[in-house]
Amino acid sequence: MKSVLSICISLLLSWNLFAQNTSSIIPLPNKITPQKGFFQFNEKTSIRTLGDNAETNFALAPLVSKLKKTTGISLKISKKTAKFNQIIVEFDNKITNPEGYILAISPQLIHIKAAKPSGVFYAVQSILQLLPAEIEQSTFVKNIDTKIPALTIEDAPRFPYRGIMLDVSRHFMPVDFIKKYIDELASLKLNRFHWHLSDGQAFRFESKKYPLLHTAKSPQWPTNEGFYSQNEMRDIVKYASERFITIIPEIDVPAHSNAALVAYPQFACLDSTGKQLLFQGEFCPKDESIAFVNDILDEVMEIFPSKYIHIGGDEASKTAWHKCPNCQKRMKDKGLKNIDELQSDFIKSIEVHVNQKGRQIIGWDEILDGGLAPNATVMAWRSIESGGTAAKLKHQAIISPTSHCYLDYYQSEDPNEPLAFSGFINLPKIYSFEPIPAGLTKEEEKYILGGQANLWTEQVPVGSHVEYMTFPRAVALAEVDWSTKESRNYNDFLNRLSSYLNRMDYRQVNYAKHFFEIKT
Ligand code: TNX
Repeated sequence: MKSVLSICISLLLSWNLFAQNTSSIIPLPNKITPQKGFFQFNEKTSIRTLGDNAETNFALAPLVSKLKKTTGISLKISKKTAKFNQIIVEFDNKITNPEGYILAISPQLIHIKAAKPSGVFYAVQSILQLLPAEIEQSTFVKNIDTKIPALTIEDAPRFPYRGIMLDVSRHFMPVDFIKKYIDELASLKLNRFHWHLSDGQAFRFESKKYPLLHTAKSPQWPTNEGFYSQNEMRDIVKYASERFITIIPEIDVPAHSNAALVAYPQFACLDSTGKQLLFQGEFCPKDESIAFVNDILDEVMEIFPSKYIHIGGDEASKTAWHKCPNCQKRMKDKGLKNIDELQSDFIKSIEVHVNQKGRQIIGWDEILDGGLAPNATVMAWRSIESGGTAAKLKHQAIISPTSHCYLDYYQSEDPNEPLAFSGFINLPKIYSFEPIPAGLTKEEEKYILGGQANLWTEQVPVGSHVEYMTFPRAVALAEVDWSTKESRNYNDFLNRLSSYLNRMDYRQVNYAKHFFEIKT
C-alpha cells in the first residue's frame, strides 16, 4: 500500500515538473511529444558530434558554459558514441528548414538533429529553457537540479527573418550593452539585429575615409557622445555570428542625415541664393552625394558581411529638393516626372553600387514611392499593406509596422509610465501581429521574409531603458516570428512568459512588469 502511494506521489511530482518545464518554452515549438522519465546532467555527461562542423562549438557553447558556471559540471567532448549519458549532435539534410531541429530527450540520451549549426543552437536554447531558471545565474548555485524531462521536439521557424532594430543614433549604447542585448535576442531565437547606426542626431559608424562623420553633432538636437570604432564593430559582428545573429547595418540616406551634413555641408542642397537647405537633413541628389554615400557604404560592407545593407530611405521631406534649382535641373535632364522619382533615382544609383559588391539593399517603404529599385527589399513601417504592395511587385518585404511593432510607443496606461515617443502598443497588441499582409496569393506570401520590432531612442537614453521598452514585447514578437500562426494563444503565452521572466531576472534584464491582464 505504502509503495503504491509513493509511486503515485512520485508520478504526480514528476508530472508537475514535466508540466512546469515543457510548457515554458518560448517561442512555442511546433510539436512537443512528452516521453517518460528524465535525463540527468552530471559530471560524466559527454557530447558527441557526428559530421563535424566548425560552428558546432558555438551552437553548444551556451549550454556548456551555463552548466559549468552554475553547477560546476563540465561537459566533455567524446570521440565515441555512447548508449548512456551523452548528447549526440547529428547533421541531417533531411531536415528541410536550415534553422530547424529535432530534439529527442530520453533518460539515456539527448539526441539533436539539425541540417545546420543554427538548428543545433536553437535546440540548445530549448534545452536551456527545460533546465531550472537558476541556470541563468552568473555564479555558482548550490543544489541546482540538473534533470530535464524526456520528450521529443520537432521545431522550425515560421519565418527566415526574425528581427529587432535598435537606434543608437538618438542615444549611443556602449559595446557591452549591445552584446548583452544580442544575447537576449539569441535566447529568443531571433536571428537579425538591425543596427540603425546613423540619423539626424549623430553618425555612430567610424569612417576612416571621412573622419568628421562620427564626431559631428547636429546643432538641432543634443545627443550623447559616442561612436563605434571599426574594431569594435568587427568584434560585435563576430559576437553576433557566434549566436547565429546577422547584423544588418543601416546608414540612413538621403534624409535623416543632418549630422553627416554638418560635417560635410557640400553634399546638402542650396537654394537660389546659395543658402543651405536642410529640413529633414537630406543629401542633395547629385552625383557627388551619391559617390560620397557609396564610399561610406564600401567601408560599411567591409565590416558587415551581411547580404543585406539597409540604406534608410525614410521620411525625406523633399522640401529642400523642391526649392533647389539644381534638383529641378537634374529632374529635367534625367526625364524624371516628379520629386518621388528623384528620390527613387538616388536610391537606384546606390543599389547598383551595392549590387556590384554582391550585396542587396533594404529600404524603408518610402522607396516604393517613385518606383522601386529593381532588387530592393522593402521594410514596411507605414503600414502592413505596403509590404503587400512590395510582394505583389515580386519584391521581398520585412514587416515592421507602427500599428504593432513600435517599441518606442507606450506599453501601458500607467500614469507613471516614462515618457515615450507617442502611440500605444501593449503586449497583447504586439502578440496579435500577423506579418503576412491580407490579400496575397500563396506565391506572393513567399516574398514576406518575416517581422521586426523597432526601438527608436529619442526618449530612451540608457541601456536599462532600452531593456524596459524592448522586453517583454520582443518576447511576443519572437513567438509571432517563430511559432505557427494556428498555435498562437495569448493566455498560454502569458503562462509560459512568467517562467521566461524568471530567466530574465537572473540575467538582470530590466523588463517592464505591468502587462499581464488582457483588457477587453
Ligand atoms: C519614424 S520609422 C522614423 C524614425 C522615428 C520614429 C519614431 C522610420 C523609418 N522613421 O526616424 O524615430 O518614427 O517612432
